[in-house]
Amino acid sequence: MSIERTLSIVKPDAVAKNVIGEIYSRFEKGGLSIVAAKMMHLTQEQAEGFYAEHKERPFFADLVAFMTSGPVVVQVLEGEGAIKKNRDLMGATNPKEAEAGTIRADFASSIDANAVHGSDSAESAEREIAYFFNDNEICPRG
Ligand code: RTP
Ligand code: MG
Repeated sequence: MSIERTLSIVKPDAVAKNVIGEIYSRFEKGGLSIVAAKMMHLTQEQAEGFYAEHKERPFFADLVAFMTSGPVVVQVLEGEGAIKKNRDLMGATNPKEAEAGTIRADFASSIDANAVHGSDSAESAEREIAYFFNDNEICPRG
């Protein structure tokens, strides 16, 4: 396994529940380092562009409405096998199916309000990181 970067979002439900720190702690205890971070309130256009791969799906409008419903925290996570490691820490998309001890099992309320996003492949990670961050906003660990 090699050192990878992945794009993570703490979604509006988790920001509203005041669990940003607890979620960051899961990343750090799981062996991932936060190498870039920003809080922002996504516009409709930003959310639609970010989730463009889902634009034909029946849940697209609800997804965009939810992701623009309040502030999010967007971060780049770095570490050994970071893409899969982050997905493992997150748990299944539907919190009812998420394994005990995962972020979604512990903090998500529904399939829409599911606490976190994480890139699902190397290609997605590259696109998603560039969607939110310039190279000079990323501070790799030496
Ligand atoms: P994410 O992209 O947010 O990390 O989540 P994911 O990979 O686990 O799930 P994905 O298939 O990429 O779907 C993106 C988000 O859309 C919502 N969704 N709703 N109602 C539904 O059937 C449904 N399916 C997906 C979820 O909020 C999911 O996180
Ligand atoms: Mg996804």
